[in-house]
Amino acid sequence: MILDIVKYPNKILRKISKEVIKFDVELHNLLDNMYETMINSNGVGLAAIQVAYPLRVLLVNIPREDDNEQCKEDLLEIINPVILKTEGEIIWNEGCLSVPGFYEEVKRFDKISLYYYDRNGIKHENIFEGFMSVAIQHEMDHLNGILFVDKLSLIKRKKFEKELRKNQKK
Ligand code: QAP
Ligand code: CO
Repeated sequence: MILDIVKYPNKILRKISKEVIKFDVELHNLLDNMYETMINSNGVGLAAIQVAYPLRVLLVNIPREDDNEQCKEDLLEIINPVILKTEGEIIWNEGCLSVPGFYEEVKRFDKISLYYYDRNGIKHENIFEGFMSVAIQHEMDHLNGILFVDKLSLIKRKKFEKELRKNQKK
């Protein structure tokens, strides 16, 4: 089922999401619906709060380097994530399904060591770099009510607000 995506400046996006405690069929349905919703909107990442569920659940679906087709094989379902270690810096031109049509450069950690659970409640610990790492950090910010536009410099923030006003007039 395709769900509605909550758009900026809806206050729902500012909620702090809660940890998942039951890895049950309800969670599996949410994950499946989130995936359908993300693919339908040409997204590469989605947090549960973007479909109005305040749970620490996120998806990232970035093609491996050896092919550029988006497929479910590359889907990563991340629940209750914690960053254990970070390394380096990377600047990426980010977008967000909740802020459609706006893209801007954001500075993130280049490499992260991540602790998380999968849909079956199995613990994982993995290292991510580059695009994957950026996408996970972007989605993890959603769990704490933070959007990529909050991280912009004052001048880029002004550019965003100007484009926002322009789009509201249309
Ligand atoms: C988060 O964002 C992300 O404005 C995922 O018109 C993005 O999937 C993390 C999208 C970049 C790291 C780097 C945005 C689709 C999709 C739009 C997305 C739009 C259509 C954004
Ligand atoms: Co986003």
